[in-house]
Amino acid sequence: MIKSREVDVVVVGAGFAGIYMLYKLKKLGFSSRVIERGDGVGGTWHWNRYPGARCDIPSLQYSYQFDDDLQQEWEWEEKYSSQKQILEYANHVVDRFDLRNDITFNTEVQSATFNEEHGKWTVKTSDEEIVCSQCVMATGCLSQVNEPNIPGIENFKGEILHTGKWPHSNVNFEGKNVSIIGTGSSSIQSIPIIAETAKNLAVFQRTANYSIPSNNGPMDPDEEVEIKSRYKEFREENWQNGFGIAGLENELLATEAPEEETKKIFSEHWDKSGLGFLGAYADLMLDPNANEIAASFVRDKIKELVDNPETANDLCPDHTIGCKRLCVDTGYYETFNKPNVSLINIKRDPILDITENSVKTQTNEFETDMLILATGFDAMTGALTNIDITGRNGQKLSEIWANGAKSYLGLGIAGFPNLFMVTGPGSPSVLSNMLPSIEQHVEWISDCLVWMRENNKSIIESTESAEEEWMKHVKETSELTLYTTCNSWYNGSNLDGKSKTFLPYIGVPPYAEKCEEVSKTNYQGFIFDKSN
Ligand code: N01
Repeated sequence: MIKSREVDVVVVGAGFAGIYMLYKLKKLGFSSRVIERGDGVGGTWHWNRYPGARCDIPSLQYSYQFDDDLQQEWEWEEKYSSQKQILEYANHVVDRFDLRNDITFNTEVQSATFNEEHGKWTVKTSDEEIVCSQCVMATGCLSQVNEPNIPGIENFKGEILHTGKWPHSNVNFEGKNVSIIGTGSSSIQSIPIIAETAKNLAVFQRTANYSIPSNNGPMDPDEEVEIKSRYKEFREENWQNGFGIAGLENELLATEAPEEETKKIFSEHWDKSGLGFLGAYADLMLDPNANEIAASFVRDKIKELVDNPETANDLCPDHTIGCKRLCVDTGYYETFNKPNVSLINIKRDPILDITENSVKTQTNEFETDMLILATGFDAMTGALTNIDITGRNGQKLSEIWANGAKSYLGLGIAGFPNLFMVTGPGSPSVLSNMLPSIEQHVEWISDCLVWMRENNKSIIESTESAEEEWMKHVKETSELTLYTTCNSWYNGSNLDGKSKTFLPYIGVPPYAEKCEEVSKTNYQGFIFDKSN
């Protein structure tokens, strides 16, 4: 029998966004329920358990700052944390603040429908209907996996795994012929580890990717003490950087530096910075000539690291460096020197068919016991459009967004009252440090709910004009950069049939300022208690 209940707020998702949202709602006295499809908390870090899964933002930055005791007491083991420790951290936070009992696990939200007469949402799962005043979609930017329809895949008799929903049990590669499709961050992190024990590893590459060594290692105790001694200031300084991440700011221009100088600076970054490589110069994502200096530095490195010149050439990307998310690895390129690893450039030698035990390309056949899809996500919108969300006048979100997602500030959507997104499309989200961005959104939403309670407002929605203007600004800002110059999941072009719209907003400081200005002006761009 379908149960029913009523709460103030339903939160969808128990990743870092849902966890903090729940914490705030409880503290502020709103009744709430979190619905989570997984059997545990952690979102991305719950699902992405593939070998080598690790964060590319330094641990002392990729963590909550809302509770000083928490940030002082938690000890990160490594400079860049493993999926395992990040998941332990998420669980620690949930138990520390007694949040687990407010989360319903193993439950997928099927639909959310706004009832205009009562001004409430009805959120349906397989066994429950929850009526609520507000819905917060904390569904994550990279949570709806892309499972491409490769000819013959249904005939494959071996194991098929997706990096984005990796089994919770131990996966053994020993003695197996493994084929992996895709060469994005997930694949680049997992390939060196899979290659250690697999009998053979065939890597099917559609687009070569730039990757920088993470230079990961144990947490430096002196650095930890130093940062913890001024954690608040450290966080504030980082928030002033364009991406909200330390080390990604520089005023020097690559195009104005002598060649020897750029080589030296890029070498230093190669040896220590990981993702911060793109922070070596200020013009790398603005000027194609500057970008090419960085790109050719990385291509030279690839040719140095990979013994077989044909493999090295195939591994060299030719697109703008950084316009697809820069990858960070541990021994990726070097892995192609192993005798059990082969690279198949499927632009030159396309996959024709998957049989019950092999992957067949135009010129070759690769015996396969285990097929790994490292094919990424329906990013930024997929988790939302896969829920049947209906707003005013029966409008479906999936239809409204069919020609590109629109939102006001990545927080609200016109025609969908009392529905908030955490790090939605149109906010810096994936082009920022996600944890502080999540905190900023959750705090903005919480402040808004308190303001509504204090001012006897029951319905909030963004206006169409505010949304139009904001999305125009998101587009114009992105076009000032080189981020729009290639196919990537940032602009939906990784998926056939998805509208090509660049969705993250570039620039944490102006974005945070805009959000503050909106709340200070009694929520300019939003309207309250609109009559039906
Ligand atoms: O996914 P991706 P991901 N046939 O979309 C290929 C974050 N993350 O899971 O480039 C053949 O990057 C596709 O090819 P192409 C991070 O933000 C972070 O690896 O579209 N190939 C591409 O090579 C990251 O960017 C970390 O031509 C197909 C690959 O599959 C994001 O998650 C670690 C195909 C997909 O790469 C997504 O990363 C992991 C097809 N039909 C992830 N369809 C950190 O380090 C797709 N591809 C923190």
